[in-house]
Amino acid sequence: MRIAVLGGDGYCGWATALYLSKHGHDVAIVDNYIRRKWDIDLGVSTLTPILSLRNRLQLWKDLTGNVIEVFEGDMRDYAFLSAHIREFEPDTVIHFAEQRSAPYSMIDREHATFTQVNNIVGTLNLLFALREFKPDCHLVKLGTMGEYGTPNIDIEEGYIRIEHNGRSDVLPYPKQAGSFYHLSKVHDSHNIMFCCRAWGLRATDLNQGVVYGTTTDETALDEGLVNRFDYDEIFGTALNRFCIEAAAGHPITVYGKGGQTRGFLDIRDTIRCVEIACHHPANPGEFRVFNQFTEQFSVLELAHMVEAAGEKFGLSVVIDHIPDPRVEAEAHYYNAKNSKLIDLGLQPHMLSDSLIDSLINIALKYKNRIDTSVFMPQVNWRNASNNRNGTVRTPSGVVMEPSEV
Ligand code: NAD
Ligand code: USQ
Repeated sequence: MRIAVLGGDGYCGWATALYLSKHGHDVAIVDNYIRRKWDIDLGVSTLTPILSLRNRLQLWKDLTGNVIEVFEGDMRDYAFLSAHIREFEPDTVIHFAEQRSAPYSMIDREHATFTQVNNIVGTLNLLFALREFKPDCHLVKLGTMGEYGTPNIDIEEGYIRIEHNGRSDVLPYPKQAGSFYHLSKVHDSHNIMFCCRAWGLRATDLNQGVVYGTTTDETALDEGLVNRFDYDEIFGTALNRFCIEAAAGHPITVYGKGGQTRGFLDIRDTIRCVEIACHHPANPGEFRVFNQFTEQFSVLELAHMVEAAGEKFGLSVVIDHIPDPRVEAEAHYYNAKNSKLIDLGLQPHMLSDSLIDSLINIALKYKNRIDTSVFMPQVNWRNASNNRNGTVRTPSGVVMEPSEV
């Protein structure tokens, strides 16, 4: 297949692009490197030193003979994006290219509006470009489990049958997102669903849980292909952060009681789920939703697993319950369905002690790059403006003028 990986310089996109390239697909990466600029703006960095995209791809070509094309540009720039679709003519577009941090979107008004413009306008531009130039292309869109929130009933995969006043219908599952970022994904889902209905586009929304891990078979080929491994309060996610905190001798930062339960998955399953979606496309006019996670854990359960692993390394790991900076339930019912990808052949990598050990090992390897000042959360959901000790600047590349969009 000809597969465009939008956001292919990022954490999930990089691993996916290499995997698909290795498995014989013609892959193109679209990215504007804006994530690298956000890191600089916020004074944070991936633990693992990553090369520029051009250098990474040259190395990939030297090692494997496989060429991955690059299209440098912004999803908000319709002329650029539509030209890419016209020129590359993808059979499948995998869309990772969004601002994906909940804390980033809660910094202040500028970061909230930037996140929603970047994500919603980028996705809308893509929908129009597909409609105009490649209406049979399958859109595989990364959504998030956080679209559903934490309802007191089971979470279905996208849709729920409702009985009301003696009548019944299958309707989109109710959305109760917990940040301006998660809300951007809800708005995306609505726009994509509408375009499938109105224009006959075909799309799969992958409502992904929290991803952990960093190494895949492809990134392990050479140090220069290493993936991102974020640990700061803005872009670091729970388990990855906990492993690096343990390696640094910093208390594990459990927010509040730690009963927050989420769906999680190994990055090796991210790439496999996306591949499965590509190989089993939605039908024309169909808007399909898969819940993309393999196991549920509470944050405190993960912290205890890392604590136990740390002991084996001789690390003295302390679990700290710090006041929850987010507005979220700290203890709640959670039971989300995730059978659709399994039915299509996913064989999950379950979270194992050895995986946690390997993450701690990577953290120890790069220990001299750990900046312990970025562990504690400084973005509080209850504040209208969080200045993170004066480090907050206007988002790079903020575009609010309709002519620029
Ligand atoms: P990331 O920040 O590492 O990568 C995103 C990439 O998209 C970056 O390289 C960035 O430069 C690019 N990008 C962003 N806006 C762009 C724009 N306007 N034009 C061009 N390129 C742009 O993020 P990630 O962790 O790889 O996440 C990828 C996708 O998966 C996101 O949509 C995210 O919401 C979703 N997701 C991630 C996780 C997770 O735990 N990482 C979990 C669930 C869902
Ligand atoms: N948490 C802690 N301590 C920490 C970090 C997080 O207790 O040091 C808690 C948070 O309060 C939250 C849970 O862990 O309850 C998950 O937080 P997270 O930062 O790991 O993940 P989240 O903000 O939800 O976002 C990540 C990705 C996002 C993706 C989402 C999937 O950054 O792109 O959409 O996971 S989901 O959570 O299913 O919505």
